[in-house]
Amino acid sequence: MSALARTAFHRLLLPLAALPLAVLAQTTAAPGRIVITAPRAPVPLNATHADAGTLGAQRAAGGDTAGLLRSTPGVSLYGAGGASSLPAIHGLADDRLRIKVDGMDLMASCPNHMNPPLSYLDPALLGAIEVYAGITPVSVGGDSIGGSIVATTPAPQFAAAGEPPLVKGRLAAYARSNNGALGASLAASYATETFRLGYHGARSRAGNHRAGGDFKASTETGRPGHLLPLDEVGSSAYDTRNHVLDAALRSADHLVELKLGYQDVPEQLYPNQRMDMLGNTQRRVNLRWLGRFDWGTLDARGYREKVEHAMDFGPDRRYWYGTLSGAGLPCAPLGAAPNSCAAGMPMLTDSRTEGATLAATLALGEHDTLRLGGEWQHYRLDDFWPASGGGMWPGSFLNIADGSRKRSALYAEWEGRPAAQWTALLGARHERVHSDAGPVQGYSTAAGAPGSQVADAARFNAQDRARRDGHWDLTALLRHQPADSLDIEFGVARKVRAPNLYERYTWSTWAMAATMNNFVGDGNGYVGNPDLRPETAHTLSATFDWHAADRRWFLRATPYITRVSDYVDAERCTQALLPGSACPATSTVSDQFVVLRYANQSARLYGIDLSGRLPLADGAAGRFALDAVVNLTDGKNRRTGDALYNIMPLNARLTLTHKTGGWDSALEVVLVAAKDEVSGVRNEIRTAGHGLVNLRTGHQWQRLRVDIGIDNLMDRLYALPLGGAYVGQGRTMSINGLPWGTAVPGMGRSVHVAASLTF
Ligand SMILES: [Cu+2]
Repeated sequence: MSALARTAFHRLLLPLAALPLAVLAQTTAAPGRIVITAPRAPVPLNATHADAGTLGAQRAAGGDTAGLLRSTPGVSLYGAGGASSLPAIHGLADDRLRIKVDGMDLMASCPNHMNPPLSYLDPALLGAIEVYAGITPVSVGGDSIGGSIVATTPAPQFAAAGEPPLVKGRLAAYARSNNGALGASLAASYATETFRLGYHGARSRAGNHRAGGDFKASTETGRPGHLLPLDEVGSSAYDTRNHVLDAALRSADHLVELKLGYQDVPEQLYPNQRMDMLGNTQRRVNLRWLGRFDWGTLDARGYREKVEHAMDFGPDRRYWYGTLSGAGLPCAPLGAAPNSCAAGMPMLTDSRTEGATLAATLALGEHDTLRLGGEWQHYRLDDFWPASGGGMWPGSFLNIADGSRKRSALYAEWEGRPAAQWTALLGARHERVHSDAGPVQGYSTAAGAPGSQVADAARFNAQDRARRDGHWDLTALLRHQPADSLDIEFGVARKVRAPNLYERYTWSTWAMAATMNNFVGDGNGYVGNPDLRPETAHTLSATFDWHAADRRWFLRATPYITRVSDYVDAERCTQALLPGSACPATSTVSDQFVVLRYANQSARLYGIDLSGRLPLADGAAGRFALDAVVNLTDGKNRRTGDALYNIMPLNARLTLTHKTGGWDSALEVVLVAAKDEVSGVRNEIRTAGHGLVNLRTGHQWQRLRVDIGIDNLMDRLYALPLGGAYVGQGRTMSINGLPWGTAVPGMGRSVHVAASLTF
């Protein structure tokens, strides 16, 4: 165990040892139950649901909640920080998806989207997660063109009538060998028949991970007196702390829930961004009322979120070596090249979100349900970079000032059975999005300030920046069950998303500033475009599901095609596009990082998700089965013919599972094809195909669960196909101060152990 791991181990586990033993000694009352439950959301065939029971082994050893979706059909993951990957569904990621945390539509408040919604839930805090891959019913999400992800902390449980108070808890910890990751979590709750109070907290911490095989980092860097070992992936460490306090009251027909969330991230480093998160604090309040009436249920929610986000250079960027000296010398004082310390460049982002939702579910007769709802949200954003050195002074650089995005939506959705063996769902949603941003300025307003700050700010400030968009979303699903062993579902949807504030209102063409505005991790610089129109997607999808009555075996296929008009892609920034900017006269380079501007184009995505299970044997030696998931996605820009950025190549996950007694084991093979279709405009890096083998086993006793596993058993060196460009160490502030062309490597061999105790 490394020194870091040891320190973390003590800091994490010692406070837990001080837990009141009285809590542990309580005898468990009868199992809790929820008297009033939220009405069932519509569930398309290709939606997947995972809860505490099914997440068991997967969530045992890591701090990345989005990472739990890695084996979900249709889902791929953009690499980012170690605890904040960005899910993509059918090739559409980030703000193109609707991601809800406890009913709140949260947004990343960072020019690199370092704090996406799922990063506010440690895997240990997750109660359930649902993925709507493909057609999303209008009641599940708007202002998005792809699928939806609905993540929730555990639903409140109360003591049964006439039973003594219910005291429950869970204590869990894990360790991972490769990056010295350590995590611990605690959940404790007390509930009577009508009242409940609970706390749920988790900490996850890891050092940089090591690649498999012989990864050679592009530049020698290191902390003082310590060069990064050649197989270490710079800027991949993290340390996250999440807390949720909840209180709930119920009567026979009403439930009131209050959830207070607090997150503190002292450090999350980014191998594919030029900055590191050196502080993220989120405070959230979420109040919900659920009422049951003769006619149906009413679900009302009000929430508030405040985020303070800070970036600067982490240790692997702060200390860099100007020459490949090979000597482990500490960096010289500031500015003393060639062995120098980067000066630092603070970047701060503050946001406030207020929102309210109201949803009514009306039971119309035996089979028909009508859902009516309204949503309102106001998001405010300030993104500013205080003065530092090296031309970045004397004032603050206002990247987005007084940014505002207001949404309001109304929807209606009917679900019913038009005939025996047929189920239908029809929905319409109207949404308005108003966005705006105030005037800006660069670090300096003096003539001749670097990077055309003065001219760019003047051009931006002269424009009318308020934008009003109105969207219509329409969804239809039709399911037929011609036989007990076959379900078929057809779906069609029109979905619209308004551009986010960073896409519309970042304004500087200075390469240094533009590279800081990048939420895809490709190492390039991005400039916003206030004239972007909303993206409109039309999707056609079907799901065929053949299965045994008890789903002992199944084969499911979901082909889909989506056409997106006004797809927000990017074009090279040049003088022809933005005269008087800092962009070059022409830009045709194919082997460097470049500056791009967001532009409406059009796109087409198609593909198929396949998943299935085949039972192999069931006898004295236990039950053996083979699970398989295969994903194929293709994405093209229809205007330029270019491939879309970050489309996961053909991939398969084959898992041989074995269950006997309390044992649950798996041998998993992950196969990923080479990524040859790349986005030319972004100089996207090609990645080679790879195969990985993972092994895991776990045992569940009555209250104790222990999991152990080895990932990347063969210690293969492989590039993450959606991990972006490796810019994790060295001089990242200069756009091409680092060599172009290295993809971020995945983790080498790693052993993990996890244990959890419920009481
Ligand atoms: Cu950030």
